[in-house]
Amino acid sequence: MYTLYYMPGACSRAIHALLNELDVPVELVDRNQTDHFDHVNPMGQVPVLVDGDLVLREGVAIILYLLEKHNSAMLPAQQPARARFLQQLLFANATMHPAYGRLFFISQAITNEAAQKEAYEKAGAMISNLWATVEQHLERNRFMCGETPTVVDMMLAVYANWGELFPVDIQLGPNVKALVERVHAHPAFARAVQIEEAQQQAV
Ligand SMILES: N[C@@H](CCC(=O)N[C@@H](CS)C(=O)NCC(=O)O)C(=O)O
Repeated sequence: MYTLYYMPGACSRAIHALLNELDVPVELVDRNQTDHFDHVNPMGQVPVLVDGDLVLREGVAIILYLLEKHNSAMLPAQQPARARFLQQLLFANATMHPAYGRLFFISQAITNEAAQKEAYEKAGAMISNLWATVEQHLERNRFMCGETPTVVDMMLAVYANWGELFPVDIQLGPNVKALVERVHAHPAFARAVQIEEAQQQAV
């Protein structure tokens, strides 16, 4: 049984959905309800996956660990499909996620109203540009890595929700919106949302 430290709606949701997709049991622990989470991750961030003695943080490390351990076809064995999958995985985790991270930073660190507005506008424009490249990719592909959903699509669907948390205009094209809808309808992802929401209601 794995343990996943998560926060509702955070990037940990994609790992939760992946665990559902792999059909493995997981105990979910809400970081916000955890005393001394800094003992689990001194950086205070989710996701953290616990597998026996192994305490693993950093989303990509966790994803690759799970895909390899469960011999998942999501991680292609052959090149160049493997390199392409890793490129999309890193695009999501290391390019799109930090772009949204700027919005969280702006909301916490910039107090001057005019400066905050300008920073939101610039950060929003950068995020919209990233989604434009996704939009273009999806003109030729149903999902980010081909015809079936992978954890990359799940990550992007989680990030796409974050724009609503801020006074920022982020442009999502029709293909991106359709992808987000498809991911929300995908059983493993829908279950992750449902379980996280049920846990929050129980708090
Ligand atoms: N590089 C880390 C980033 C994780 C991250 O930014 N997690 C956010 C949630 S999406 C978090 O825990 N934020 C809470 C905080 O920083 O206090 C990863 O990929 O796992």
